[in-house]
Amino acid sequence: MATGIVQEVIPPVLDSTSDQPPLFDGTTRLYISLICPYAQRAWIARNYKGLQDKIKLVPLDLSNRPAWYKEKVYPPNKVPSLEHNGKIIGESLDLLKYLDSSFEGPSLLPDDPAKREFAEELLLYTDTFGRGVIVSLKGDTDVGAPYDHLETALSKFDDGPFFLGQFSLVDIAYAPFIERYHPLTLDVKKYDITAGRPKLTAWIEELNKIEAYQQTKRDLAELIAIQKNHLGVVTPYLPSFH
Ligand SMILES: N[C@@H](CCC(=O)N[C@@H](CS)C(=O)NCC(=O)O)C(=O)O
Repeated sequence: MATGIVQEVIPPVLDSTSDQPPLFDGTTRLYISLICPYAQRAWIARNYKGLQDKIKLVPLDLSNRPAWYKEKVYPPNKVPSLEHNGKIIGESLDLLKYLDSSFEGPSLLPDDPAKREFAEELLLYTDTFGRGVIVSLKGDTDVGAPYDHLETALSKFDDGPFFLGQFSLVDIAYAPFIERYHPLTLDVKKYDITAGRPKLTAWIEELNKIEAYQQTKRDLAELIAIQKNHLGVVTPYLPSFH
């Protein structure tokens, strides 16, 4: 029996020389960069909901961006953005909710109001978390503190290994960042974020079993090189935390 994962064939990456795909022709398009963690959030959600045939990926080369993207598609000129029903929607966390409520497929949020409230809290924390990690990597603040926060959060519900027990959009919001920060922190600070954090260790293990996420993982060495390169500066691939 075949058990291997069939990798989706990713369409060619579009750059400044590429023609613009027809806008608002009824096709739903997710504009991404293959190495952007924010875009990866929307990409995982699209996969998890089984929307591969309904939502077409449009990967862009951010370092040689097509002018039409800013001019005609999405003036903020960032990825991800989604072309759907005659409009363009951006901001990865908003997109997670939009994808969940506007399309079929497994729900990305449980019904339990207590879990939904906690989801909002954790989504709000994503920026603080990222800023804490970057500041600690660049300086002398406690490297472990942001991960202690996650370890505590992961202890709140015991009906599964994920933030809300079962897999949800909260896990998707954190996954691309932990994927990068785990090896980066090991490399830069010789600090293993999983040591002494059994919940976070189990979370990473279980996350890595989710095919929708596996499909979006790129070459880790490349991602780490990008991050190390840009640790000191504002970059398209790292949030501009100082
Ligand atoms: N807050 C945005 C951030 C998106 C973002 O910064 N994406 C980066 C790539 S990882 C980007 O498009 N940067 C291009 C630019 O800032 O010009 C979101 O969550 O979607």
